[in-house]
Amino acid sequence: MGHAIAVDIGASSGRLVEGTLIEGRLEMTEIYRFDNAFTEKDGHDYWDIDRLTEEILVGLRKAKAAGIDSCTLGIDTWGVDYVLLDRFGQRLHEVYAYRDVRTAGAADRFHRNSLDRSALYAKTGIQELSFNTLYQLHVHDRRQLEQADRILLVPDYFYYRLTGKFINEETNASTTQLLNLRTRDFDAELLGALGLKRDQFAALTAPGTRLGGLRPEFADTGDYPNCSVIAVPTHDTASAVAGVPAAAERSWAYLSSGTWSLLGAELDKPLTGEAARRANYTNEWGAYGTFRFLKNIMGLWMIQEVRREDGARHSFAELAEAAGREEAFRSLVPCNAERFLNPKSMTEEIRAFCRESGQALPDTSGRLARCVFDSLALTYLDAMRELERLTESAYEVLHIVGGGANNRLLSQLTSDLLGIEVRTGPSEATAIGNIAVQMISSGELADLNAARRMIAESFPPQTYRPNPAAARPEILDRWRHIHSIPLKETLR
Ligand code: LFR
Repeated sequence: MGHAIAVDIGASSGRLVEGTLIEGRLEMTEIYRFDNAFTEKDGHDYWDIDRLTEEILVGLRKAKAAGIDSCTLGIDTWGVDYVLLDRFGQRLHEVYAYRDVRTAGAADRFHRNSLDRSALYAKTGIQELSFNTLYQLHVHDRRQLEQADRILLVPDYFYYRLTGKFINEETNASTTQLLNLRTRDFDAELLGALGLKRDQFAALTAPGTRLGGLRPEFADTGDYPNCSVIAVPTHDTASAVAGVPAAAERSWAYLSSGTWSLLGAELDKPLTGEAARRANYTNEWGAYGTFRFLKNIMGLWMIQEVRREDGARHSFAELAEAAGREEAFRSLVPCNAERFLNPKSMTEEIRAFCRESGQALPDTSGRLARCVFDSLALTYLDAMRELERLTESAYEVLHIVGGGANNRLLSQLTSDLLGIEVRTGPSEATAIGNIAVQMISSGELADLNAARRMIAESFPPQTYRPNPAAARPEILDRWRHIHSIPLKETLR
C-alpha cells in the first residue's frame, strides 16, 4: 500500500494531497494548502515562482513529519506559462502570468508576419487564446530568448528544481501551441518563426514516466520522504480530465470547473477542421494518447474577482446562496469577452457591460453572483451545442469536476439549460487524476478506465436531473441579443 502525493497548484491556491488505495478505494488526506495569486510590478503581472517552490518543499517536509517515509510524487499546475533558464540552470527573468497585458494584440501581429490562423490550427489544433505560449514568446525579450539554454513550462520547472532533470511534459507542452499533431513534436516552422531552436526544449515526456528521486540537497537531509518522482499530466486540466469518474458505457462530456471552465469531450483523434477552428475548440493532449477537445470559458475567475473586490466578506457558498434568492436571468454578460480576462475591476466591468446593453445593474453581491452564474450556464449551453455539432455526438451526461462542482445552483442551472443529466464531483479531481496516473505508473491501477471506476466508487458523484422548462425562449433570445452588441475584442 503506497503513498502517492499530488502537488496541484492552480491560479488561486495550491495543495499537497496524499492518496492511498485501501481495499480498492482512494483515501485522500490534505497535507498542506497555500494561496496563490499573480502580483503586479511596474505594470506587469508575475507569479512568485520562488515562493511556490518553497511551498512545495514546506508541504513535503510536513508529509515527512506526518509519518510518510516514502511516496511517489507528481506535480501539476495551470498551463501556458514558462521559465527560461541559462546554461547554469538559473532563471533569466520573472515568470509572467498569462493574464498579463503584454500579449494584447500579439496574436494579430504574429499572424501578420508569420503563418495564418488556419495553417497554425491545422498544425497544432490549439484554440486561439491571447496568452498561448506561442504569443507570449513572440513578445518576449529577444536577447533573453537567445540566452535561454532551456525553456520549461511552470511544472517542468518545479520538476527541475526538485530532481535536477529537464523534461517538457507533453500534456502541458501542447498548450504552448507549438506542438505539431502529425510529427508529435515541437514544430520546426513555428520554432523558426520565434527564432528558437529545438534543443532549447527537452525531450517530450509522456505522463507516467518515472524520473527518479529528489536532488541530494533535499534527499540527504532526511527532512523529506523518499520520493519516486513521476511525470503526471502536468497540465492541471489534463489531470482533472483523467480524474473524471465517468463510466465507459455512457457518452459523456466534462466541465472542469475552477478558475477556468473547460468544457469538452475526450477524443482519441484530434478534430482540426475549419468548423472546429472557427468555434475556437482546442485539441490539447491528454493522458494515454487521448485528446481534450474543449473550449475555455471564463469560469469562476469572474466570481473570485467579484468576491475579492468586495473584501472577501462572503464565502463562495454564501454567494451561491445569495444568488439563489435573486431573480434568474435578470442581467447577463458575454463571459468570454476579452474585457473580462483581467479588468481593473471585475465588478465595474460587469456593471459597465450591463449599462451599455441597457440591462438592470447588478447592484448587490447576490445580484452580481446571479449574473455571473446565469451567464456562465448560458455559455456552457452554447459550448455544449457546439461540441455536439463538431463531434457529431449526443452526450448523455455532463460531469462537472473541480471546485465548481460544489456549486449546487450552477450545477442545477446547467442541467436545466442543457437538458441532460449533470453529475458533480469530485471537487479535487485534479489532484485525484494526478494521483491516479502515479498509481497506474506504479502498477497499483491497471489503466485509465480502472482508475475512473475506482474514483466513482471512492467519491460517488451527485446527480442533477434537468427541468427543461428553465430554458425559456425569451431568455435565449436575450442571450443572443447581448452577443450582437459590438464589443472590444473577444476570446470568442
Ligand atoms: C486551468 C488552465 C486552463 C488553461 C489556463 C491557463 O487552470 O490550466 O486549462 O487554459 O489555466 O493556463
